[in-house]
Amino acid sequence: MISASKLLLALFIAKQAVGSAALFEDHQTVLNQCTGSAPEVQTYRERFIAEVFRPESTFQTYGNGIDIPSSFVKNSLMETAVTIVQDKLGLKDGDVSYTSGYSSETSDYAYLAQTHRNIPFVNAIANLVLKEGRIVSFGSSFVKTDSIASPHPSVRAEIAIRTAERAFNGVYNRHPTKIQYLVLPDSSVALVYVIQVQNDDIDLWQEVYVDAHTGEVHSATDFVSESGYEVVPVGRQSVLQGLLYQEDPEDKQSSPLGWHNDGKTSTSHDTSGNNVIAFINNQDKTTRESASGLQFKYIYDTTKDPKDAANPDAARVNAFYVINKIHDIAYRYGFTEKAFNFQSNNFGKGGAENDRVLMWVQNGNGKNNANFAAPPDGQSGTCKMFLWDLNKMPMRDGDLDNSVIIHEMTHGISNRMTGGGTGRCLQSVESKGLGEGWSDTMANWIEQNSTYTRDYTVGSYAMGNESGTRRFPYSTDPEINPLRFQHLNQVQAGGQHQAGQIWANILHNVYATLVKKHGFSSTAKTNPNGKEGNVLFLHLMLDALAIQPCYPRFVDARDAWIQADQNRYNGANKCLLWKAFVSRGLGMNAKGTPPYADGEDVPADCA
Ligand SMILES: *[C@@H]1O[C@H](CO)[C@@H](O)[C@H](O)[C@H]1NC(C)=O
Ligand SMILES: *[C@@H]1O[C@H](CO)[C@@H](O)[C@H](O)[C@H]1NC(C)=O
Ligand SMILES: [Ca+2]
Ligand SMILES: [Zn+2]
Repeated sequence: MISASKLLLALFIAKQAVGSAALFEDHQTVLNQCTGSAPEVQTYRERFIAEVFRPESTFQTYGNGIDIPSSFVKNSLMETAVTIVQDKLGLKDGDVSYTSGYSSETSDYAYLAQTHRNIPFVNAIANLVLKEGRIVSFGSSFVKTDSIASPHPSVRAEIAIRTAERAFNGVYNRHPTKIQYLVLPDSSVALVYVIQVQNDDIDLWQEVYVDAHTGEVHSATDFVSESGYEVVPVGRQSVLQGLLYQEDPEDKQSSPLGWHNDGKTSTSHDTSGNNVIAFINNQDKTTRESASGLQFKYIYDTTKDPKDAANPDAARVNAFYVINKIHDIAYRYGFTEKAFNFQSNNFGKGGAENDRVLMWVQNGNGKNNANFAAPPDGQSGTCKMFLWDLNKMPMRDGDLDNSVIIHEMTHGISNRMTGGGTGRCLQSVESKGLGEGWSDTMANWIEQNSTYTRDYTVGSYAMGNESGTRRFPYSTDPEINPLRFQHLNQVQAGGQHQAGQIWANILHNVYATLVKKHGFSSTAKTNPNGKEGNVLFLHLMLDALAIQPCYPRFVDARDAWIQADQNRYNGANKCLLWKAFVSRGLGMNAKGTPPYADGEDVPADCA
């Protein structure tokens, strides 16, 4: 059985570079390339409105598949699928229509709807999967009924829209209304207007079915779907710490329609959505839900090659999950539509859209690295994740190392937020180095989990070595990490990862100082309103990106932090920040251009 709400969602299946930064220098060569809460409004829904009726459905799987007569095989998946479904259900021509479909690595998927007088049904639908010309599964909720309403509406669309708006305390969002049939619990079939209403204040986005003859509201579909993913939860670094099934991990404040719906045409049942599409080789090769209800349960087997068994699926699911999580977290801290983020649909909130992240999992163009290309706002960021064969066999997949994914995604954030969304502003070695630093810092921030700031290594799983991909762990202890500002003098051309490690270690010290002073919030990933040090830190980091100039130097980036604190906290942390910068040589009198020199001074009022 598949739930009707998911059947309904199946109706909407749709398939769908430049500042560039690599992730890691190879170590001996050092990681381098990365080339509100809702007001209490009681809505009509809460009082009266039923969920969409789910007609009884059948679902059958056929193992190796069952043959179809050769005469059924047509030129297109559409025609073939319509012919098969007509035959299976004994329907007349015109009683079934093709909604959508596509071919993946393994199978062809078709989604169809019961139809009367060319009007498709909302909730009487079928899905068919073919593999090598054989039927491998078939599900249907088609109904037999004599009681079908006239296809000619007797209520005007404007009236129906007003009814829908009143019913949900929302506003019609101007998505074109449609006329469809809706099967009701008594098996009669109503003609309905399909109308989307929204209310941002209460996070509402409903598709409402208003009877086109009587004007009554029958039911509605909540576009916010539930979901679950078997992944390395953010907070853990890699698959070595174990997978966990995450239910509904999406943050509705950041992704109002969840992770699988762009609010335009599609609710996906695969690793694609409004913020990212995760695929291998081409965008058709996503991973489908493993069970209806947006459940993505594929277990990564570390004893097998990344390409074997369920591993490619597990990799796509983890990559999809992590990019979405970072989207949602960064959104809370200011990487929004207006701030040039990556989304297909910006929901009218500003910025350029149609630029969700293209997450190319297990990319074969490279090894032992990853990269993220960040073109201007309005064009998709593209992340390529490679396999790693440095110290361990079987090979390791960066897609199971969250620190690598987070590092990459953060290149997207820093490239977009610096200089106004052009993707052009982190190009000098020094500013690229800062970029590497923010990227490691975000991965670090995500994994810190208490008031005790732990030393941090990045990419340990991918690298196959606990020491990870950087020369030293990030640490407040100069014995463990001796890097200071003046070490920029030792960075050679192309050495942005070396420069990045200097900046990331400075920021690690800033972080530790803020957390020591203000404590640690364990809800910082979803609540940006706390007063704790880790919350402050991420606010200041993202604010500073937007403040600093194009091609920032280290001293500019530092000044942007001080200004960010002035802007957001009235300078409450000014002296604390200066002292943290000074601890690694980036005081007021540091010499910010080559030859670089440490500085120990703080402003007079901080001395
Ligand atoms: C924090 O993370 C470390 C490393 O993963 C883990 O050992 C520790 O138990 C975690 N602490 C808390 C409070 O979750
Ligand atoms: C891990 O990397 C460190 C630093 O490069 C090196 O000293 C150590 O030998 C490596 N360990 C293993 C097990 O390869
Ligand atoms: Ca955008
Ligand atoms: Zn990088």
